[in-house]
Amino acid sequence: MKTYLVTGGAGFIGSNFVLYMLKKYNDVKIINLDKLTYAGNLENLKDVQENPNHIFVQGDICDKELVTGLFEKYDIDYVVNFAAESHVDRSIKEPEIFANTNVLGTVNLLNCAKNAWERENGWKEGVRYHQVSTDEVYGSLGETGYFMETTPLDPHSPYSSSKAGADFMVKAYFDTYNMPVTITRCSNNYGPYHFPEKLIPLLINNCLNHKDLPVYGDGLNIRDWLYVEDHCKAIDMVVRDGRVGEVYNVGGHNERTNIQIVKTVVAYVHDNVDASVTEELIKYVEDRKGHDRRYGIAPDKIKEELGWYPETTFEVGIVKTIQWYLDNRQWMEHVTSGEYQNYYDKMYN
Ligand code: NAD
Ligand code: TDX
Repeated sequence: MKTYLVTGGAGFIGSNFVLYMLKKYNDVKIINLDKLTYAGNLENLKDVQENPNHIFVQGDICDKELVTGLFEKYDIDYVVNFAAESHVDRSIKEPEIFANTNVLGTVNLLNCAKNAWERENGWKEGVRYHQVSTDEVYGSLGETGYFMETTPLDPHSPYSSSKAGADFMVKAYFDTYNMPVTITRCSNNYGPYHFPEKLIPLLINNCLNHKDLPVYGDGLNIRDWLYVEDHCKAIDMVVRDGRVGEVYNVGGHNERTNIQIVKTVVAYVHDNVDASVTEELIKYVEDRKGHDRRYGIAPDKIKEELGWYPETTFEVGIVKTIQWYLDNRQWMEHVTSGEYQNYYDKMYN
């Protein structure tokens, strides 16, 4: 039995990871620590509510006493840190909370893990701290080339800068204390349970509600899209078999301009759900400040070392995703009530 401390496991990728792991393995126990901010939702975890191998703890990764207590109570083998403030637009408005959770929270987790795992002449057998990072730490690409693990970090937004800060702290714990750590840097995820402030679920939600589809700037910024389950598979592989101290980029060679994404979603909803949804809903709005132009990942290292590859093409993944939102309209209604709706109205109306 391996025990994981998964943080942020009620958010988009974290909840997909918890569901993926508990479906795949019978000998895995997950302690799921999540603060339940606006982005965390226990509804995402309803399928594992009764599973004795899933223990949910509401709390903050910055809370030293709480995290220390978890290490004392459970014999934790792996930490997988998903917990973060994750939305670039919010980071432009409120950078402080990004520094607190993303940088200081990571340091607290590293420190508590170090206190629990360090031995007189090394480290407890088989332990690992894994940091879930992002390709945004590399900055922005021109028309050609890809982010490699060796690409120098050049983050621009408060969000990506806070994630880069966290990555440097993880690296420091390896370089200084020889702590067994790994980092994955992933491109844009999409799939079930994605909070509808992010582009793809926002488009689906707005199409279904006949609302404008806001496109920042000229709509030609490029993102490299990865189906969330492929990301979960990569993290599982890296935590178990990745080389200690290493970074692995995770991406699917699925680059699309934002306007291509918008048109794909509109066309699917038009053809399959509601013929009155058309490209007339598209509304070009003011560009994001410091908007990175292009992200693109070369996942050669994780392919060669661990045999990972993305199983879901964008064409298949986007249909699965839209269909999931159609089948789970209640989930969308729940998460778009309250605080998020006020935030959205303030941004666009
Ligand atoms: P999300 O915003 O959907 O979920 C974040 C979760 O963390 C929420 O459940 C929230 O309640 C929790 N959380 C926030 N602050 C916390 C705190 N102080 N203590 C405990 N829990 C806290 O984010 P996501 O999209 O699932 O991203 C997960 C991780 O993956 C993040 O670290 C993000 O930087 C990284 N990442 C995301 C993407 C993407 O496309 N979504 C791509 C690459 C990397
Ligand atoms: O309404 C919108 N209109 C629009 O044109 C929104 C919300 C976004 N956009 C653009 C901005 C980006 O170019 O779409 C692209 C994708 O935007 P987001 O969904 O906000 O994602 P991004 O900023 O690329 O960051 C995401 O991927 C990397 C995640 O939110 C990060 O947590 C992750 O690290």
